[in-house]
Amino acid sequence: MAVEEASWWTRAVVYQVYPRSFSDSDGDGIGDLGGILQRLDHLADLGVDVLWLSPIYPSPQADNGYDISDYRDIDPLFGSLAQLDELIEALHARGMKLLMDLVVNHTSDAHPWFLDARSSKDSAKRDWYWWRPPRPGFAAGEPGAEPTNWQSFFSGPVWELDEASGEYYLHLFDRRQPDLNWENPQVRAAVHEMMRWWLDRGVDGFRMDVINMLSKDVGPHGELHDGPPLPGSALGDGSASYLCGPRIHEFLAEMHREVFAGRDGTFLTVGEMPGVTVEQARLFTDPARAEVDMVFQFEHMDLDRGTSKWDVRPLRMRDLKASFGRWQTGLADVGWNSLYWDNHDQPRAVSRFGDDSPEFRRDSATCLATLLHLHRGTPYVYQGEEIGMANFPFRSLEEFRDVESLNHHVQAMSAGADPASVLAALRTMSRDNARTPVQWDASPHAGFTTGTPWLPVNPDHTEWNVAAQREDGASVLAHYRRLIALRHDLPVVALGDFTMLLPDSDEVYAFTRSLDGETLLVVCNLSRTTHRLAELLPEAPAAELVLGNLADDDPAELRPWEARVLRLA
Ligand code: TEU
Repeated sequence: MAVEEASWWTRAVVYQVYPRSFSDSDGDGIGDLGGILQRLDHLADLGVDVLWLSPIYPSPQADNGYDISDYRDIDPLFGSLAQLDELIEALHARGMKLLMDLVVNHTSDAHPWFLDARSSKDSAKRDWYWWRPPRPGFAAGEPGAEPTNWQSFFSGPVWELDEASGEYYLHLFDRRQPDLNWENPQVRAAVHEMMRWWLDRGVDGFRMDVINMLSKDVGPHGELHDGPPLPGSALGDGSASYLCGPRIHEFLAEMHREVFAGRDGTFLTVGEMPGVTVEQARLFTDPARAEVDMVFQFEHMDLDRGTSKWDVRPLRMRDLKASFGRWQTGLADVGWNSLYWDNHDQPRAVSRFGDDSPEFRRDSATCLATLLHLHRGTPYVYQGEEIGMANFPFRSLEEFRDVESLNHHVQAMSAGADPASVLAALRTMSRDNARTPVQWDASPHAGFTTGTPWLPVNPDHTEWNVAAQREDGASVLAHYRRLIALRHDLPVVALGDFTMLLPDSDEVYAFTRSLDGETLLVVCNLSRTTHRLAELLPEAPAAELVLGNLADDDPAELRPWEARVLRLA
């Protein structure tokens, strides 16, 4: 791809804000738009190009806003439309763009569309959702009467019985998140209209929640099919019926046509796609097909999982290289990668993939950052990642708030699991690890709120906070700033070809990036062992250092969690 022809987002870095936990301006303990407006200097100082805002629409907050009850307003918890307009203006004045979260696989069960649909079998909106009678031969409510055996992402069956009509409705996530029926053209038109309304307001694009789940594999008479049984469960895996379903490309191409085609401006669309394959991602992100600009894939997030996300296994370095390498190669000539370690659904990367011991926390956070930001694709920084925020030291069940964690706990207990192991898995994998308030300073609530934070502040904030790192050139924050600047400055970082090196090393991750005669060699030691660099990569010791994460390098040695970006030619 020629440098001049490349899209603006190939050089961009996106920053994700989870508003509830970012910064609270009114003292109610919940972050809000006023808080974001007050912290824009932090984003400008970091140098990011795009702000992606997790949902701030009116919502009962069953899934912290991923259950929307009004697509065209702001929840008073977070502020007002006037403040959103102010945010758009303030970002644009600083040369930054705003991505809204688009959650249209499902609505809240409190959305007027669903209330209408639920009110009667004859409702004009009934078919906007998925309603089905009990399985033949079963009475409504009887165990096994669910229309299919699919297990929900948030534990239990995907079907909830509506007592009044005796029919079930589908929810791939929580029962308070009913799935919209995208087979119905009225649903699609209503979503397109809503998206145009946001673009008219000035937003620059969308991050599209579980967008590869819109199309369900439904037969000509509305048949949905059971999935293969899950081990040790009465439920099955329905994913073959809803991941990248038969009409998904048609729906996304139509959305692009209806919403973006012919519109002036520079937009960005990112499809969040659990379970997407490289082959599918090539189709989704092929510019010639005009569907989405890039996708979030989950392969690297599944490498440390056994039978479920709660069954945690050690990550094997070879698996990580094989996975990242496959995605880099698979989207080298067509399409584009999103790059991330952290987001609001994952435990903190420095605790999960790095080493959050006092000795290695800073070094492993900067090492992981270097590895990711030097890949080809658009990097995403999740709030707090830029200061090395770590998992929370949860002690008891009462400390968790997340619906996924709480549903899992209920389900595991009723299945007779050992309470201590369930708690241990929650502590390691719960999404709440990512959702503790951003640590702005060392004051009692970390400068996040003057009230009581909705989720406790991590006690380590006295040491790990933005204020402590802002002026420190050796901090994690300063390193992120340098990595972001490097992508802006060097076309080879944005667009260079990727080649994986040392695929079999269990501790050293190395690769090259090349463009127009320039080659960077990136070497990252993901371990506590010192390695002889000269033996691993003989050309490395003599190469020019572009960026490193440790001071006073001995060119021949790669120290624990050391990362170096070197120029070979
Ligand atoms: O997440 C989709 C998804 O499948 C996973 O990331 C999931 O949340 C789960 O935690 C994996 O164990 C998106 C949103 O990012 C998430 O916050 C929402 O809860 C979910 O969709 C439903 O809207």
